Amino acid sequence: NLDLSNIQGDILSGLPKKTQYYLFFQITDGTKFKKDLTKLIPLVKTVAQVLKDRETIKDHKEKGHKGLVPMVGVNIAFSHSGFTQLNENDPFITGQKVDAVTHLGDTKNSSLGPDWEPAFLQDIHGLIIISGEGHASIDKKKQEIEGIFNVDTPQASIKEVTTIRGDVRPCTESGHEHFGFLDGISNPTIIGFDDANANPGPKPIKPGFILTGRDGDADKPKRETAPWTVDGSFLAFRYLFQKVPEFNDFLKKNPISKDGLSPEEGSELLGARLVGRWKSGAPIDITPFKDDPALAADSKRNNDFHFTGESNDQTKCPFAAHIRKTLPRDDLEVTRHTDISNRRIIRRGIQFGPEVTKEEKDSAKTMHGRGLLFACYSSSIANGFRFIQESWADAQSFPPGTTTTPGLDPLIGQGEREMTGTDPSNLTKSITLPEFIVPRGGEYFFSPSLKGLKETLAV
Ligand code: N7H
Repeated sequence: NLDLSNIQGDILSGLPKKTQYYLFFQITDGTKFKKDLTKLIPLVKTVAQVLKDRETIKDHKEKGHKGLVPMVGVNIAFSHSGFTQLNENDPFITGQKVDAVTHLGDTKNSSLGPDWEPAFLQDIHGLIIISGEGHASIDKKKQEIEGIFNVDTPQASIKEVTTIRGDVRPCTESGHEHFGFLDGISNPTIIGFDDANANPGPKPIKPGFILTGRDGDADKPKRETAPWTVDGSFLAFRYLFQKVPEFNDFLKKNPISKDGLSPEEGSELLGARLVGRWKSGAPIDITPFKDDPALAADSKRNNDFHFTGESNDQTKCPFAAHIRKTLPRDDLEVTRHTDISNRRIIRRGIQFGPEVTKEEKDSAKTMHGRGLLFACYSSSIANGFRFIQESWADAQSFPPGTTTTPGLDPLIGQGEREMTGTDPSNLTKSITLPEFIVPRGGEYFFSPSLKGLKETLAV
């Protein structure tokens, strides 16, 4: 019995998107902002509305109509310093700038902070996500929003710090991130919201691991003392640049040699073993040495694996493969009898930047910035996103109890970048990994309920 019209749409259902603006802002006049916010609230799309949108899209396709349904969705979230501006006791830990070097492993810049884009070294008070089917739609909505807050006029209540546009990749790469792997296959199944039979896999979780103040949220009693914080979710945003030509060059130069595999296939296999899935999305725990696009496309099977029976074996999937590091499934739940519901995150996010050019491909050097606007939701940053990055991805000995040290997550791991298990015929061999993903910014936000927005944050 979740109140779907009280929850912002991106959290449980994901705003429908082909393109999105992530508009980061500072509040320049708190009193006026609270008034202006009342005019933004009618634009904020809830989970209930997104579900309707999805029905419309489905109907449109079923009727054989061509083209995309015009559709825009807005969500808003506030950072720790944003709540300070609004004089509101916020439900926060700290801002990400503090965490980046101490917890997330980001490189330190000489002047104390992380080595980030200048925009993210400024104070960011909030984030408005504008999501739509095309650039014209989101441009128009952005202008409308700038009008509401009188941006760039003497009456302005906010100042834009930076706006980044994300775009789903074109044609057959749609849904694939820039390295080429299908993304968005595995997200937690929420009890009382998702159909557990739709995408079988890791055990369903209580809504409170994602939504604040609901069953499962460790801080439920605290939220109940400030009811406006119920039905929200924490949003961890990371501005992650991907070195795609360098990644491809690494795969090309280090093919896995195995009977019957061509060098190209050996390179494909190495990529699959770094991620834990083939580019198609098929999990290597089920199909370790050969891609299986039919399996990848079958939502009844593509997430139904557990790394079972191989808690001390990485023949099928390296311990450090990105999806095993970030969701170790039975490595913890069965082998270590540890419930990991509190580590689950719902991943949203979108790609940014252009496709790789011929010049970049030929030189194996990135010349244009591209990557992932990573965004994930959960009821705790410390238990969710931060824990996964710090205690799993960046920890050489995670998962525990293995005979061979797993090493780092080859994609997002920060530190001594080595891992074992890439070569199925020599599983203890360690390889050194160049840096493929560079964090250049980020912030933590809280995405409040509609009630919280209407009754507490706006006036
Ligand atoms: Fe990852 N990638 O393309 O390789 N991720 N990730 N991620 N990630 C996943 O199963 C990727 C990042 C998680 O439930 C897939 O849906 C890239 C961060 C989690 O089995 C692919 C970047 C964090 C999962 C990628 C990036 C995570 C997951 C497989 C950065 C958290 C689900 C698709 C540029 C700290 C695991 C799928 C599960 C899956 C990629 C970042 C976490 C292909 C390119 C920062 C929890």
